[in-house]
Amino acid sequence: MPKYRLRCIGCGAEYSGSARLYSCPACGDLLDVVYELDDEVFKIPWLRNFESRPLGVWRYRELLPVEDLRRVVSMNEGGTRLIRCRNLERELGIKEVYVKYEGDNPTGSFKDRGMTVGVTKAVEAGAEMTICASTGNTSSSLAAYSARAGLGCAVLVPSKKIALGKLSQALIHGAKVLAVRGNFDDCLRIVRELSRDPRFYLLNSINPFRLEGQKTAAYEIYEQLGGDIPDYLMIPIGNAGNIVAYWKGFRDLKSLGMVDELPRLMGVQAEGACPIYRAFVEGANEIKPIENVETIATAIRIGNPVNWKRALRAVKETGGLVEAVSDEEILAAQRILASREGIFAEPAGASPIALLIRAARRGLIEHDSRVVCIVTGHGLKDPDIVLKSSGNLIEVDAEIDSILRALEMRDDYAADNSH
Ligand code: AN7
Repeated sequence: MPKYRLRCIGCGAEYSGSARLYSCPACGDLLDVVYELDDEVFKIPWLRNFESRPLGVWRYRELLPVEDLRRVVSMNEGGTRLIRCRNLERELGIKEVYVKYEGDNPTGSFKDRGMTVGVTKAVEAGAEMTICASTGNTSSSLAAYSARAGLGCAVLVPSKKIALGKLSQALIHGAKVLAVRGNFDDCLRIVRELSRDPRFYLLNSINPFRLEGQKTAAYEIYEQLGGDIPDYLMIPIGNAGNIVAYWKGFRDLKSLGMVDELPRLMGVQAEGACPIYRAFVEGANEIKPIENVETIATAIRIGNPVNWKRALRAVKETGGLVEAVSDEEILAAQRILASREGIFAEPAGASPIALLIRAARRGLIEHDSRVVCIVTGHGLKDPDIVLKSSGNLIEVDAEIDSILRALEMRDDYAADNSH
């Protein structure tokens, strides 16, 4: 199994891979997992031997920080579809558009990629109870993986601000769901404090192991594109862990000599919760947390994203950007993706499509580009938003006539029948 250690992203101090740390004891900054790579890495089938291991997180086990594969807590996460979107290509005048559909994961979001690794590490650490703050999907995923591992689980969510599907998942998997009168940032502050108590194992994205699982999506895209990378990667930013995970995954491909370049990372936030966007456009070196966040994309309703530093680096170093889109643009993008391509995304998951539409219209990307949009969560996570934003149902009598009238097709039908 791979040898790895923890390295601080701020001061560079290094710690043993088996240390149970969520931040650097020396300076307080976040930790990254670094490997001593050897020839084991080239046992990963990559493109040479596609069939021997299924596409998914554990295909890349030589690049994951796990000691004993027999203890892995898994539901075959990853291996999600990369879907070509020819209708969007035609409408937007962009040569290649793909959706990486993370709604295909076991609990319906990309979080499962991180939780299979993170909960495995919780088991290794002998934890009693897992804990997280969440805008929804992290809680669904942690609840499911903790149930499978036989661990207790407590999730803190902002009261009344989490989507129905996510809440029902956390409840049915048996987590203690605590609805905090406050926002996500309050919840995260509290669980960070609680995690000093060794009974709690913290699984927010400050846990360095979660992002290790999430980086595998970058490897999958490379394989699904036949050993190539996109020009642009459009991705939502909430707490900013996932964009960092993709950055890491693509950098690995480069350091293994498999690609020469990295995709430009194009982050998207909601206008009502966009501290990283603001820092990006102002050229600031730090973010200013936003107190009163609001957006229909509740998954990314976050004002003080913990991974901001690496997210800004990722965007700048790849020549990408950060944009903020309005709730109207997000809802329009959700509808366009569903009605043109048959793909149902929750609002945060549709935000990269909103960015794609904006980028195509404003000429931010070239016509001959290859773009991959990360649809991070399934549309069924948040059915309420569709019912609120769609037209009413049409109530009809149980007879042909009433139905044809509702369809505004009554006249033609009558004509056909007369022959
Ligand atoms: C669908 O569940 O933060 O930038 O607590 O659910 O890595 O935070 C969810 C985040 C994008 C943002 N899309 O990812 C949580 C949580 C969906 C999400 C994001 C989330 P990060």
